Amino acid sequence: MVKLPQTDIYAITCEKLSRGRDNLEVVKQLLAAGVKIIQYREKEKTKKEKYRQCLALSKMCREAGALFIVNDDVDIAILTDAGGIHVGQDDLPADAVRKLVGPKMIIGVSAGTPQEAADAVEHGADYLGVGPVFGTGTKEDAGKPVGLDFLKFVAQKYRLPLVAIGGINADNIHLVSGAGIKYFAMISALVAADDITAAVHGLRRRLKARENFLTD
Ligand code: TZP
Ligand code: MG
Repeated sequence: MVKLPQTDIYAITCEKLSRGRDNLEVVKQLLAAGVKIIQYREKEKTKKEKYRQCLALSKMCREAGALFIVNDDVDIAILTDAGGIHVGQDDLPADAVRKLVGPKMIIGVSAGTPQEAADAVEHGADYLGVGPVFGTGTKEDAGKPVGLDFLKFVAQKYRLPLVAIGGINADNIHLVSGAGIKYFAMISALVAADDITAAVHGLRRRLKARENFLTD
């Protein structure tokens, strides 16, 4: 059984939002700050450029002991020896992806409705990406926010890891955690931060503060 590492932050790339830094620089800073899951997501680059960046990032993540996941491109995930592949509702279903990637690669599937979640689990997803939790300007076709109640519903119904996404930041991460979520996927709160290290630490401080509040 393939597994996500036990961690909290799940960082996703977006060079356009990265304030002039390229994905290699951003991921270098995320890894140095202790982030253990990196997803490569680029919608506007050529296949060749994505392949080039993923080769370098996959190696960087391996050396840092972090999991490297590729969004959309199963071929790039295989060719760059990624640890995972993430697919959405318009991509190949998880059971088809499994035939291509073999038994070891982690397969994540996005789900925004109970039916999508049920189908993804049925098709053998290793984790679910659930969202958008809140409104976000990062993904134009993200759809209506699913809200915290949907997270609670999925968290109660399924035992597999859940990765929440969409509009998560240091001001609301405690609410997502409170809904039973253990993994927090973010783009803008990380890659668009002036100081990426400070952003990672700030998010973890907020998570810790909630845990301390619960155990006090
Ligand atoms: N899928 C659902 S919302 C979203 C994706 C890829 C964008 C998340 O970006 P941000 O900046 O963390 O809201
Ligand atoms: Mg996709």
